[in-house]
Amino acid sequence: MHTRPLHLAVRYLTLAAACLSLPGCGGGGGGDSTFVGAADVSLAVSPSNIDSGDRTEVAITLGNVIEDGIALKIRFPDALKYVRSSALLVVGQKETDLTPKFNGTGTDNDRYLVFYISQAAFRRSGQEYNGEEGTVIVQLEGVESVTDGLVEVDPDVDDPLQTNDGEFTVETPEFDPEATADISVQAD
Ligand SMILES: [Ca+2]
Ligand SMILES: [Ca+2]
Repeated sequence: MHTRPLHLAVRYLTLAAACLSLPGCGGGGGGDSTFVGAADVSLAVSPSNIDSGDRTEVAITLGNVIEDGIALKIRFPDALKYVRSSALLVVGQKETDLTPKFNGTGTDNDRYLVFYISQAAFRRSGQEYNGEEGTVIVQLEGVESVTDGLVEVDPDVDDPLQTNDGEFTVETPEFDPEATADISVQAD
């Protein structure tokens, strides 16, 4: 009985050593074999404290965008609204206007914005896509008071078998935030 844990440890180390000798075994090292998400994402909201009628800028940086493209879902308190025509994608020096496919209220005093963006939109000047980052910029305007609100983002895979009109519904948003940032609005 006493030798058993040691025996297992030796077996594990042997496996690990075998793994090290095989190129591409296991994850890491920039390989994409273990990547299952739609995109890497980070989020910044600035400023995070505004008055009603003022605007804040949401910057969502995306990399390693999946080949099918993404449904970029953004959720925020309904004390804010999307500033029409403010959305754009910045990739290197290139700026592309974006139009939300969905812009409406959710079921919990919140609002959703959903953009569908192809992987090709993240390509640098006609090159093959190799995971390069791009940044989606969206402006939100304060409408009512909210404290300790959150702006949240969830990049999902754009289902190629489903047309993007109607792919997103607030009843089944399939929203699991992968990045969040604080927002507050002061209103009298
Ligand atoms: Ca689709
Ligand atoms: Ca999701």
